[in-house]
Amino acid sequence: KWKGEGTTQNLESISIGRCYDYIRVVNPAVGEKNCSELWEAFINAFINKDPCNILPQDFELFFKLSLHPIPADKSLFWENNQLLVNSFSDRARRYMTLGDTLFGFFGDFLNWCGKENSTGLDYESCPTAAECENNAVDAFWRMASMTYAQHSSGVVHVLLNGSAEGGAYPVRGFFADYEIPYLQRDKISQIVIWVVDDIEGPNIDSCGYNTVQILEDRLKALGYDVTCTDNYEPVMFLLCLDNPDHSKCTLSSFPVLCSHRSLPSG
Ligand code: NMN
Repeated sequence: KWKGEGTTQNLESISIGRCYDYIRVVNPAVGEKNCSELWEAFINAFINKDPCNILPQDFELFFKLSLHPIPADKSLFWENNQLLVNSFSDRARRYMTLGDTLFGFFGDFLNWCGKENSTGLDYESCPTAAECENNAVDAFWRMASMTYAQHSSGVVHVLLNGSAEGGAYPVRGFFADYEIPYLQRDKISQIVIWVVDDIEGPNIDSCGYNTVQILEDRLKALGYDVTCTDNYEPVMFLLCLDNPDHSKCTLSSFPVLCSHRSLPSG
């Protein structure tokens, strides 16, 4: 019926299992959460409803129940580099992306939708964003992004892909539309932008150019202290793990490492 993929098989087991994994193993600091209650709040947002008429507010109870503090200075926003960001954040050990919060972890990489006049899930197909904007998956991630942005504090980070077609900062997207407007100015001391190109990719965007300039100007106009760094070395190290022989990955490409060679020995 719809053009998109259907609900992920075993969704209930996966989500409830992820919830326990998160509160028991990944991040026990969030304290006790009722994972079956979370599941109920989650599906009640969209079952037995028109799958094209689900709004972010329908997930309000789910987000209220799953909310936990996001440590200051640990927020990491991103566009066009989900897998890189996942390894960089290291499941909340280094940074806490939306996917590393309990609510993001619960739904990450899964798909879901209901059916009108039925309490079942639709495993055959789900509406794509093109078919209808107000589908259950997009409504969930809109609320997730707004909640995550509202609870971010201190130094917040953004990792963008300088090789992305159409620019590192999509001027329409989750970050632009559902995160930036919900950041709390008085809780945020600085916004750090990192623009990292793919190892083999073109250098389309950089700090001070094209869409990155648009982003810097937008954030400054909102009153934020903004810094921007191209090809931030710690992220380059990660990319170089998979491309050790590339010229961008030789020791001499990393001035920080090379500077030690000029120190007097002994
Ligand atoms: O999915 P895109 O449009 O690239 O959005 C990325 C941004 O929006 C990130 O800043 C992230 O916080 C948020 N987001 C994350 C997920 C996810 O973790 N699966 C999904 C949708 C939006």
